Amino acid sequence: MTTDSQILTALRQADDGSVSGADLSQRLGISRAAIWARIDELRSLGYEIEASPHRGYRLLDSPDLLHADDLLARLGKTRVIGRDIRVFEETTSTNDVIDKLARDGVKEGVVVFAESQTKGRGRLGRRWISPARRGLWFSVLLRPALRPQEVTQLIVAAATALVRAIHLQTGLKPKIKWPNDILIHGKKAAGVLTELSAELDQVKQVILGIGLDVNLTASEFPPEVRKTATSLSLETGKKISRAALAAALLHELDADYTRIATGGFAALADEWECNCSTLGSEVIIGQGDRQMRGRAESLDDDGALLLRTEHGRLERIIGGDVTLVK
Ligand code: BT5
Repeated sequence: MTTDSQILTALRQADDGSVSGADLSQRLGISRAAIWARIDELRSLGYEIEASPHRGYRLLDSPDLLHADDLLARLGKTRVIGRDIRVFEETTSTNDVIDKLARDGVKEGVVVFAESQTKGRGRLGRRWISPARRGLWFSVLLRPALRPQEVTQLIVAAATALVRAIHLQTGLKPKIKWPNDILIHGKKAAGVLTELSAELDQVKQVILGIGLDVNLTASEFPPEVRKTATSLSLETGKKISRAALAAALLHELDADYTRIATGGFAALADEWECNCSTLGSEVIIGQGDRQMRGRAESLDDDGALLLRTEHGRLERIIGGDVTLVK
């Protein structure tokens, strides 16, 4: 943990809210002057830290920005996801940054956030709107021991982690729309993009990209998505702490990734099914030029959707766009 992470952790964990300079200096093994210099730096980033001669330092407020050390401090120790966190002010797409890091041999679990993306993308090259400081736009590097056809498990894991983290932080009850959308009151608030490289029967790496609309106002969505998209602040009427939400989300993702790695996917699939608005519905699945109509029945062991077609056959679907038939 960096010095800033340790200072923020100590301030947040302090029993009566404050920690003395002497205490911090002893715990971190650096001088009181060095502590003061770090506090000053944190203040310049917008952290409101009170310093009183009697009580010491007290964290009054944190700014609405993503700061890697702060995210590490909030998250604490994880097994894989979030062991390394990097934040960029602006990128093309966080998936591209991860791809570059992966080629440099960075360990799995690294997370890259961007305050804004100039070329955020969805599936099939669609655009993903990512305005500055309004959402969580991030990607994770994974090297799971999965076969290519099992990668859908990761999308299932991302969706359940999103549902839990959003519920914990806001009280909202999001619904999952297969395969990769998170809806609130029927509107899309998050999407998941997985980019895979694999050998014939073994995945080499997966870049898991997540876009979550946190504090966007209605006018910040361009007209083409204004009717279909929403943000957590629009749904709650409150501004949401992106840093707290980011830490909660990484914590849940790490937990779900661990469940997959330890043979616990079936439980995850059950949780997914409970939170899914697609199952049990009449749907049309579009896959390029092809369309299939039927009833979405369940998920199989690899996370694929089982569709009972209008002709009575059971089809296994691993990707596509779902439209609910009214
Ligand atoms: C997705 O694609 O939903 C996956 C989105 C993944 C975005 C993350 S952000 C971090 C990482 N880096 C990236 O470059 N991407 C990932 P898809 O199912 O194809 O949905 C795309 C469609 O959603 C668009 O065609 C729009 O209709 C709509 N859309 C675009 N931006 C949106 C937003 N911010 N909120 C809600 N809907 C949006």
